[in-house]
Amino acid sequence: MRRWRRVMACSVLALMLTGCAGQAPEQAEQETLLLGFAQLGSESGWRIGNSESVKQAAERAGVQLMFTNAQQSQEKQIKAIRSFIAYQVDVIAFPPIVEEGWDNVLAEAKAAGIPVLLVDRSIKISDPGLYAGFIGSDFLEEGYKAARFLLQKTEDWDEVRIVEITGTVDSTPMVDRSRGFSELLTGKEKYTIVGAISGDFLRSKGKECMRQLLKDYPDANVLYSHNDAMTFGAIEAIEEAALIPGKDIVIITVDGEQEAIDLLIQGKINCVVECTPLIGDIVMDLVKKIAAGETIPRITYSIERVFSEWDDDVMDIPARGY
Ligand code: GZL
Repeated sequence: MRRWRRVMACSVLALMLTGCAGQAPEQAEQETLLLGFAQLGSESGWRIGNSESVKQAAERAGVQLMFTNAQQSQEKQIKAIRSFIAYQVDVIAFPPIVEEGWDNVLAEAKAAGIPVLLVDRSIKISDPGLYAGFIGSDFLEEGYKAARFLLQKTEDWDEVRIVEITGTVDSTPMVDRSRGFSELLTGKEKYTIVGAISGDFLRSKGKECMRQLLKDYPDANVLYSHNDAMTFGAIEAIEEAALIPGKDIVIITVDGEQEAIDLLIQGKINCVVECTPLIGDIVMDLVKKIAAGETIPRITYSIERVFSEWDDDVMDIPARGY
């Protein structure tokens, strides 16, 4: 394994420097798989839960983890990947903050013989051979799930005027949650997405966006929000406007954070489409397979459900863990 060569190189160098080159090199460190994980940020409870899941899973799996946080910057994520290449980690894994701009750095990883696993989000790239596979959610299906709830919820409504607060522009979850949602509403006359603004998956921006959307579209009666953090901010703005979340404005959100389930139970949210961040163990399993030279599935989707006001077990939903 790459790491073993790294340790041997260091051992031989140490022996040469200490002038006892005649002795057998110290026993190489136990071969431990070294994973470089370039996290994109800490923008939401989802992301924090994802980071914790990766760290705890690495410990359970006996994988040595180099973990960086790019604080929402693609440039910093690319820098982190370059540092992993320089350090000659065994595998690189990362959630690409946006879909484009990865060709060069992944070509450098390939040239260095370091395989790459995409986690959580995907990319658009000229050579799909630049990464081994993807593990995360089916965001298109999440959009479909949100639309299916809305179609059932509003089947006897005359007019459905939707405002949408989207995630980070050009990120896979933003693109596909929008696409899936609007695709199912296409051709259905009474449904209109009257306005959409990006809240960048941030709670503070979700509040700002909802204030603006309520000002621009005071007759909106549905909010579709791409993540819980933005929804929590939006609910503050809805209540500030003396409107009742979950009643005056039907709210559909994505992620499934504990706080969202609590608000579902209170009736302030109508539907929570689950998007689990707790994928650390699957990531480690795939990383080990890649390091062992095994082929992994091109796409591994998380198994996820929908929570809604119609569930009779909302009070029994186990603690969400994020
Ligand atoms: C989705 C993930 C998104 C979450 C947000 O898999 O990339 O990023 O929905 C998070 O909460 O910020």
